[in-house]
Amino acid sequence: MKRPLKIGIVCYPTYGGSGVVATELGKALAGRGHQIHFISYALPMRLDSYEGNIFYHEVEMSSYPLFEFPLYTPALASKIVEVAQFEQLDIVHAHYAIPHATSAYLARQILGGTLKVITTLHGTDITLVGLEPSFLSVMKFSIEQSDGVTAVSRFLKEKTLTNYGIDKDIRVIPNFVDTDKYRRVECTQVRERFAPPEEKILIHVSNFRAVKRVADVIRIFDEVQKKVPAHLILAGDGPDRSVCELLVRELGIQDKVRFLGKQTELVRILSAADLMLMPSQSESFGLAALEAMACGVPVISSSVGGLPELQVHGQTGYIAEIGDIDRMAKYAVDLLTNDTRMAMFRQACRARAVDNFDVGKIVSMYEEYYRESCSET
Ligand code: GMT
Repeated sequence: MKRPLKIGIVCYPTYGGSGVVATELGKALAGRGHQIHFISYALPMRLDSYEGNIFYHEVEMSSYPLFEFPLYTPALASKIVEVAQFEQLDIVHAHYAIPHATSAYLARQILGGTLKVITTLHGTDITLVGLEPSFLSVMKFSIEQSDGVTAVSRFLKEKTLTNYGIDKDIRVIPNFVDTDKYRRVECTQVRERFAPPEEKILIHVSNFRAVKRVADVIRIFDEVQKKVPAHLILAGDGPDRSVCELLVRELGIQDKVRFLGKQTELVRILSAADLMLMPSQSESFGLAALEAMACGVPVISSSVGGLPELQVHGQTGYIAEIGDIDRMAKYAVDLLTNDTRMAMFRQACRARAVDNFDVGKIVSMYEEYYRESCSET
């Protein structure tokens, strides 16, 4: 019997995919007997119920007037040191490299090297923000200095090695979903709220950042609804929401589009949907698409990043070039008007999520990686 580990998980607490992965990972590890200490500036969004071996430590920020900008990196490092010392942590697992991997490195140095630092690269920490000149050298250093590094797709691993000139063994551990929780459930009442029974429902879930290309979602839907009676549900919130609401009004489709804002419980909403649209500019994995697939919802996506590692073109949905609105709309209409094919796609989505990305399988990969990093295999 292997000993339970004491693991610090550093993450963003908000609605982003990295925070969701970190929180669900911590919950699943706690379910396997490990002791989990979340460290962040606010309670992670999905940490919504009490569990005996899960603890939360909030990073306190100084408001001293000399500091024009918040000094989160050292404050987080100090908190990691404190938690690691008091709780005898074996590992600190930094999710999203900026600045978490840097703070974790600092903490390990302060502690004298016994704490193992694992960094998980999620997406824009590598493909966008980390490449900015103000972060690049610190990012490269922090990744190189981690005791272990994982990436959520083969695409992201390759990008890290080439973009940063890093020579390091990076383990690919994909995103995961709890397929017991994320499954198609009875949702007649929810469906009725969104559209009449004879109409189709398309869905998009994101943080409405520019990389998500939500305007493309609306334009694709506009083409689709000219041929198939349909409604569009947009779940989530973020910087592009207002401009998208404006676009919906300009196109005159406001009666067919519902902006739901942030949602914590997506299973019933996904279960009401026929098709998900994810035309992203950049997507290292596409957790929202995986959650939809687990609920039997096929996905029309762009061909970027890790999306082709998740979806199988012509089986779980369709893949097109970024910005190819006409092709994505055509794929959507073809699928929505072919009940036999739709039924096959639904089954294939569910099967792919269960067989390849279920929480049990992927959490074991992290567990093995922790043991290897602590030389306990
Ligand atoms: O990279 C981001 O935009 C942030 C990040 C997050 O924290 O929300 O999202 C990324 O991580 C998710 C979880 O690993 C992936 O499923 C998303 O594909 C990825 N987003 C992008 O690459 C744009």
